[in-house]
Amino acid sequence: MTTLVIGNKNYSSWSLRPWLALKAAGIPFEEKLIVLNQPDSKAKLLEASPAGLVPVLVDDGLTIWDSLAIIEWAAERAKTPLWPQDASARAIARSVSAEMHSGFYHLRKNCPMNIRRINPARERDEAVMADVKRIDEIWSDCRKRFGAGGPFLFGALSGADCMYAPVVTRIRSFSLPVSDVSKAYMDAVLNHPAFLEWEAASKAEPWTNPNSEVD
Ligand SMILES: N[C@@H](CCC(=O)N[C@@H](CS)C(=O)NCC(=O)O)C(=O)O
Repeated sequence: MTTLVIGNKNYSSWSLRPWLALKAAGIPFEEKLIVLNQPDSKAKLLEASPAGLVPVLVDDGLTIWDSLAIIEWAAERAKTPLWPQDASARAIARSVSAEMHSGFYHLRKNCPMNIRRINPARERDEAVMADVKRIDEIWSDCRKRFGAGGPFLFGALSGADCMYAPVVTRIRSFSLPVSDVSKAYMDAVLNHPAFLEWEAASKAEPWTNPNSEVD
C-alpha cells in the first residue's frame, strides 16, 4: 500500500509536485489530505513525519519525506520514465529541478500558490521579476535544447515539469510576464490531465488561507 500525505490542493505547492509525479509514473497510490493552517495541523503533520511537513510518502511502512525525494522514489518505480533517457538531458533536468527546489525565494514568498485565484498584472518587486526572468530563461532554454519530443521541458512530462508545475500556476495567478515559448509550455502543464484533476479538486475545497489570498 502506497499513501501520499498532502496538504490542501489549492495551496500546498510542495504536495502538487510528487502527486503529479506519481500520476505521471503510473504508480497507484492513496492520498491522505491534512488541512493546513488549522489549530491541529502541526500535530497531524508531526504524526505523518518527524519533519512536520507535507508531502510525505508512506510505502509498506517506509516513510519518505520531501517532494524531490518522493519524485526520485517514483522515478525508480515508474512504468513511464520520469527523467529523460539521454544522460546529458537528465543531468540538466536534475539541475533545473534542484534550482527550483532551493530557489526562487522572492517569487515563492510574494506570490504564494493559490490555484483558484487570478490577479490582474501589476508592477512587482525587482527581486520577484528577477526570479521570473530566470524561470523564463530556464523554460525557454530547455524547450529549445531538449523539447523536440513533446510540449514539456524535456519533451515528455518529466520530474522537472512536476517541480515547476506550481511555478506555472503562480505565473498564471499573478499574471506575470513570460515569453511566448514559456506561455506555450505553461499551457501544456495547465492542460495535462493529472494537473486538471488536481485543479478541479482544489476548486472544490472549502478551506481558505488568508496568508495566501494576496494580490
Ligand atoms: N522542502 C520541502 C518543503 C515542504 C513544505 O514546506 N511543505 C509545506 C506545505 S506546501 C508544509 O508542510 N507546511 C506546514 C507547516 O509549515 O506547518 C519539500 O520539498 O517537500
